[in-house]
Amino acid sequence: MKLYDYFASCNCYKVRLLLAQLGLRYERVPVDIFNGDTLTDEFGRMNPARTTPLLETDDGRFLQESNAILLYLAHGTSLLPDDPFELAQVLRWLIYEQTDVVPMIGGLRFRLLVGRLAPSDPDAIRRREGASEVLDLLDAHLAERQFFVGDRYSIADIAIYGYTHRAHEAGIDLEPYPSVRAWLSRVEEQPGYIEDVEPYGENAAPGAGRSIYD
Ligand SMILES: N[C@@H](CCC(=O)N[C@@H](CS)C(=O)NCC(=O)O)C(=O)O
Repeated sequence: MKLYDYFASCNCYKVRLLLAQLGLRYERVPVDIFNGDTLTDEFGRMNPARTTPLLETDDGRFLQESNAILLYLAHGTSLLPDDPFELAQVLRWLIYEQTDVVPMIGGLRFRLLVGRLAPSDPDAIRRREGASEVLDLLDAHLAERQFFVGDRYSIADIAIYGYTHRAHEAGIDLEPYPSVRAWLSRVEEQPGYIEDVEPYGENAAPGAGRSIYD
């Protein structure tokens, strides 16, 4: 299978982390999202939303959306519970990650790192306040358990770990969130753990490249 991905994106890293932990072989196809690589007709046919990550299966099917890819790859493994209630809890956290963790922590990280927002901009303040609410919620949940669902490491942990472990790059101090910090360490102790997120390229700065953000 092939993974079309952008090296600095934690949405892409979540998939690389799962692939490493499952020991699955794949071909990595680098996509420079700020060089217009997702704006081509060819990419649009594979993913009309023009986003990475994108998985191509061995039989030529395309799967878009990072958390859908996690769900597909984890099927039948210990990283996805069989029990219907626990499975639904995993889905709950995959949804929450996209609706709250990504815009508040991931979106703030990206915009601050590449100079699309200054820390004092109203949108940065809004996202920072949102990130505090997210981290309060995560910390309260983790205060009573080792992992997000069923006290077992699952793709819910991988999804939320993706951007949360880089919160410092969004100017967020994790000191007030001891349960989150302890959980980050537990994730990092899991077999097959990797961390290979790279810095954004210079073309990620506003006006420096071509992407769906420009
Ligand atoms: N909900 C999507 C979000 C994906 C997304 O926004 N990907 C960004 C990188 S984190 C991207 O590829 N943007 C394409 C572009 O800027 O051209 C997912 O989880 O896969």
